[in-house]
Amino acid sequence: GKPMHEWLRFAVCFWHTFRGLGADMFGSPTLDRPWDHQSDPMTIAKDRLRAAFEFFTKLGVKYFTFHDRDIAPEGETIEETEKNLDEIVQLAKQLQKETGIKCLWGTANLFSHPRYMNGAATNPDAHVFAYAAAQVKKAMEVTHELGGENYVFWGGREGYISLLNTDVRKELDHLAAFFRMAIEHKKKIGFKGQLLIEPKPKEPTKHQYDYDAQTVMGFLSYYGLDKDFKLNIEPNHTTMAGHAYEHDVEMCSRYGMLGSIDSNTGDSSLGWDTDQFPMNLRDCAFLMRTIITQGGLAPGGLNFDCKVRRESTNLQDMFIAHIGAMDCFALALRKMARLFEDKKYDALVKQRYASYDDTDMGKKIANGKATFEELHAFAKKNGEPAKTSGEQEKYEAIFNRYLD
Ligand code: 3MF
Ligand code: MG
Ligand code: MG
Repeated sequence: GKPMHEWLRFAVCFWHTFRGLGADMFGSPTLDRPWDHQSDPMTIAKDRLRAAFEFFTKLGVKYFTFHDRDIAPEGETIEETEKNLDEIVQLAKQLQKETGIKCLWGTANLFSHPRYMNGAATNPDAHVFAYAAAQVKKAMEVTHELGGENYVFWGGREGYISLLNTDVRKELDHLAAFFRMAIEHKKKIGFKGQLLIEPKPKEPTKHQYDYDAQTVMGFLSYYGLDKDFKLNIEPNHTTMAGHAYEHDVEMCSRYGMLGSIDSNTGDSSLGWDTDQFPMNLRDCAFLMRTIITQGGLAPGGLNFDCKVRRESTNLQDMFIAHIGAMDCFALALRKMARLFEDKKYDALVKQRYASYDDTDMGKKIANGKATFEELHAFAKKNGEPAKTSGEQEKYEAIFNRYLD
């Protein structure tokens, strides 16, 4: 039914694509970017923004995502920082008007500056909490001004290094209070976008509170925030939590909580976030399968939170990387569309649960109407359940045929 571009709401991220210079833990930058050649930080920021919009246009991608600090330099004071941001936002609005490029989401960088070394909203110092709130307030307003369709929270420093100096309950209460204020502020400024939390188990913090999808969903329901937030899942973060690539995407989708995807590929054999462009058909197919099942991602999208490798010194590599990843998703969408059209696979899964859907006792259990006494009597009367066979292999083998 839906045209392809509505299933594949691609976005380019500002931070890797225009701020990434190939540095890593052991190596200094390797990439020379022409938009960084000026000396004045505001001139650089403007050149970079113009280059970014040229890139989005040439690539034909409709959306971009950004952190406040990616697009404008931080000043000496909050006033100066906000003035810088406002100036850049005016230019961004003009470029948006000229090109028709839209903002998928904005966010605040609450992890780079030294003031956040012990957390932002979970910092033991209320002064830091206030500073983080001031920053998010402005970032939400700026996202609203750019017509952002979502706003993301990634708590990179919201966690602990040692339990011996940490009151985890206090910090999580503070985090919930922070989110409540964000909801209030969203209403106050009339921002209609979706609020998203992005889980990640570790890096840079030893243990991050937003560990994985189920941890975040548990936190949101406990604090009564689950109606106001959805999740932005990054599959590379999922593998860091010890899960399969597609685990978190499926987990929150099935609870109506999948809002958007930071689509990259991790390497489950590595313990850290490699942010590689997704070029693996099987991985993309699993994501598309979930996205099709829930009827699409809008207002979220497929944001490429990915970086070209440090040896990608040629600017062309930025194009090749994004185009390769988009092709992979488009191919995955086609393959999975066939899987859904055939209905054979669906019918097989349905058959697996038929005893719940089609028998009196099964329906009673599913409706919460059965008791242990009744089930005890049922089990005694009917004896040993029938054996099942070839379960997992059967489904995997059939699924693989659709990837042909
Ligand atoms: C870190 C991330 C982050 C988030 C970003 C937006 C720097 O591993 O994935 O990117 O995506 O902060 O929420
Ligand atoms: Mg991310
Ligand atoms: Mg990441």
